[in-house]
Amino acid sequence: MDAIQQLTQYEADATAAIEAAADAPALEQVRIEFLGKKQGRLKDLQALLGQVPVDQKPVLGKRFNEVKDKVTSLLETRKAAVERPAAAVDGVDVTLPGTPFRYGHRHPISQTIDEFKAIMSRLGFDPVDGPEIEDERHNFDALNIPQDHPARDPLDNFYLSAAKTATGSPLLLRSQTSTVQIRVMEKTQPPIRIVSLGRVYRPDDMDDTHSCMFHQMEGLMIDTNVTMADLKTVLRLFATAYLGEDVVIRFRPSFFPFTEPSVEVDMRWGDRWLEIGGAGMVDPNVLETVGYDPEKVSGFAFGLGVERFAMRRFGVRDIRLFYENDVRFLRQF
Ligand code: FA5
Repeated sequence: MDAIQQLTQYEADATAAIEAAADAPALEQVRIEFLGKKQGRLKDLQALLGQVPVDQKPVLGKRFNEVKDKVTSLLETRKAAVERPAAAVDGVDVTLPGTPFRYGHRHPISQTIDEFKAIMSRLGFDPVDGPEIEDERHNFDALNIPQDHPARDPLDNFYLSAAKTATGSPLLLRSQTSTVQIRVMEKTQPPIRIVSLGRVYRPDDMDDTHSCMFHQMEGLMIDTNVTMADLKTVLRLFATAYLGEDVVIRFRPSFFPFTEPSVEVDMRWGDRWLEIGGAGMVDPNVLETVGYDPEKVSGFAFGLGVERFAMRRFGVRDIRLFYENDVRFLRQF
C-alpha cells in the first residue's frame, strides 16, 4: 500500500470506529487510537510522510491534513451526539421545547396587607393578630355597644349555631377588627401603638363596593395627650404613603359607640367619594372597661377597608373581582 492508500484506509477505519462508538468512553478510546499525539495511527502516518520523496510531499501533506481535519470533526460531532440525551424516550421527543412554567404569586389583597403593615411599621405601629371567631364581649360589650343596638342584630351578623363559649354565650364571626383593640388593651398597658389586619364578615348585600367577607386594618394608639390631630395626621400620612401625594381624603362627623368624637373617612376617586373607614378618639367608657384611667390616658382608633384602598390603587371598579379566583384577573398583579 502506498502512502495515499494508507491515508484512505485510515480515513475509512476511523469513520467506521467513530460511528460504532456508542458512548463517551468508547469514543475516547477511538480518539486515542486514531488521533493520539504520543502514539496511534495518525502518528505512524506522519512518520511515513517523512520518508516519501520530496516531490510527493505537497500532495501527500495536503491529503494528510484533509484526513486529519475530517476525522477530528467527525469525532466532535459524534461526541456531541453521545452526550445529548436520546431524542426519543418512550416515544416522546425530549428535545422539543417544553411548555413554559407559570409561577404563582401572592393574592393582590395579601400584597396590599403586607404593604399596609410595612407603612404602618414605619409610623411606629406594630402588627398584632386576633381571632376571627369572637365572643360578644370583644365584638360588642367592651366596645360600648349596648344590648339593644342594631349592630348586634342576628340578621346583620354571622352567629355560629354549633359553637358557644365555655360559659354558653354565643360566638360569631367578627364583624369588625375593633375586637383586637379590646384584646390588646386587656393585656397591655399604655403606651400602645398597634395595627391589626384581617378578615371580617357581614351578611351585607354584595355590590361593587361590598362583600360579605372583606378585610380591615384596625389602628390603635393610646398614650398621654393623644389628640384628634394625631389621628388625622396618621391617616393622611398612611393614605399618601400608599396612594401617592395627590390623594384627597376628607373627614365627616359620624358616630361609633366606641369612639367620641367619631368620623367617617372618605377618599376621592374620579368624580365620587369612596368611604374608606371609620375612626375617632377612644371612648372613655371603653378605656374604663379595660381598666385604664381616662383622666390619664387618651387615644385614637381607626378601622379602614383594605379592599377599598386596593381598588383605588389597582383601578379595580368591582370588589367582587378579588374573590372570584379568575386567574386572568389575578395574573395582572
Ligand atoms: C367599622 O367597622 C368600625 N369598626 C371602624 C372604626 C374602628 C371606627 C375604630 C372607629 C374606631 P364601618 O362599618 O364603617 O366601621 O367599616 C369600616 C370600613 O370597612 C368602611 O368604611 C369600608 O371601607 C369597609 N367596609 C364596610 N363594609 C364593607 C363591605 N361589606 N365590603 C367591603 N368593605 C366594607
